[in-house]
Amino acid sequence: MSFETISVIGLGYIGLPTAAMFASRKIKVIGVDVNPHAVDTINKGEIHIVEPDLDMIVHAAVTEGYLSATTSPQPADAFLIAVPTPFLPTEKEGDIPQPDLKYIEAASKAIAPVLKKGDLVILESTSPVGATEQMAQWLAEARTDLSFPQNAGEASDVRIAHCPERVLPGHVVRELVENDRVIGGMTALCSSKAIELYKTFVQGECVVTNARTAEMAKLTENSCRDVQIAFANELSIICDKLDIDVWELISLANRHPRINILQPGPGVGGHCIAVDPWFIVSKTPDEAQLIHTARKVNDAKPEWVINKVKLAISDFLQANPDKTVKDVTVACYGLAFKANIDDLRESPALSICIELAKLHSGNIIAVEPNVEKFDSETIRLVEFKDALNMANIHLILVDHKEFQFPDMSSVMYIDTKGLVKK
Ligand code: SAJ
Repeated sequence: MSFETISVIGLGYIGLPTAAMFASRKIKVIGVDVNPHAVDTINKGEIHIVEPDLDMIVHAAVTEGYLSATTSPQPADAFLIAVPTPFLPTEKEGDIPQPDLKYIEAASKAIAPVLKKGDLVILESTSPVGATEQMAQWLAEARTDLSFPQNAGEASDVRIAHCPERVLPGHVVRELVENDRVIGGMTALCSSKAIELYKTFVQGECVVTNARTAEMAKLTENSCRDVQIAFANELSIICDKLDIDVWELISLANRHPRINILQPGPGVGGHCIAVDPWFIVSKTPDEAQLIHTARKVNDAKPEWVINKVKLAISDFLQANPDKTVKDVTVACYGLAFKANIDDLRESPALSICIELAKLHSGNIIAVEPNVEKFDSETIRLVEFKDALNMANIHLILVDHKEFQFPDMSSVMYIDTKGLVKK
């Protein structure tokens, strides 16, 4: 095997598990991150993120000496870049968000000084089409003494590929090993080197294409899911108007052998599905009509939920004329961006809860079994059973496994996840 040392740049939800996987195969791995807290935590054999089973793997890898972390890049035979690719803030509402490649640029410039002939550089971050070529350009500009595939083709000193990660948060350890991998080398040799690297732990098939198609494949997967969730979210709004139970409707429709509708919710969160479609829309705004509309449908869902709560509050006050709005307690069940994880970033549930706390002068309480501490002056974290007793209006936002609702027929509730049995 031609890789004695592997370096992973960016030790977040993808980079750290990937680094740990290589290290678990007894390869020396140097993890690099700009966050000194993450680096210190990993070097103690601990983890700074929540992902099932990852703690054990990292602990073993660090203790056995195969994984170490640092803030400055060191020489290695292969570099995997797994940094965030957010989008730039938009100037006004309705603007199409543009991708922000600053972390890829910074990572490229950071590894450039330690690159040597024969190295492999893989971009794993989900990226707009053309980002791998851009990364190759940044590397070439920083290292005029080395040749790169865009100029030297198969004879290049440094090999470059895009191999997008496709793992599902909460199942990362299993999916890293089992999922098929798209390998988009800038040349055929780049691809075969990348396959050799991933085959150290990937049991799924490594399927070869070019870098641009690999970039688009990842964006396509997440855009496809976004469009399908938008369909479910639109159905939920239609059904609400027509007084039809959308959960029953979907389960009936899904009995058709060729129909598989996804589940509605309070909106689409996370760092991928709500972001990646914009990478297609920003590149091809005139062509990406459906993908753009799906984004708008999903982004509008939290506001629809908030309006449902406002209506419920006024219904409650009408039914209880002795009460004022300050007497109304609203319980939000779930703050994470999806079920059974602790990740609150880009969470529609959290943004709904925060917005309600701004709008509502009564109490807002929240239940989030995956989070121990939550700093907010206006939202109080409480236990599930206490929320059931305390609240006048129950807003179900996430389908965490802990949320087993009793008979709710005599209370006011808004169920965005279909958890309440009728
Ligand atoms: N959601 C729904 N209804 C559904 C499914 C999901 O409302 O039926 C919501 C979730 O609650 C969440 C959001 O969509 O807010 C995204 O959740 P998710 O489970 O669909 O996806 P992520 O963001 O956790 O991970 C996705 C995965 N992509 C696909 O399934 C196509 C994962 O495989 C990718 O690796 C990941 O994005 C990524 O990093 O790009």
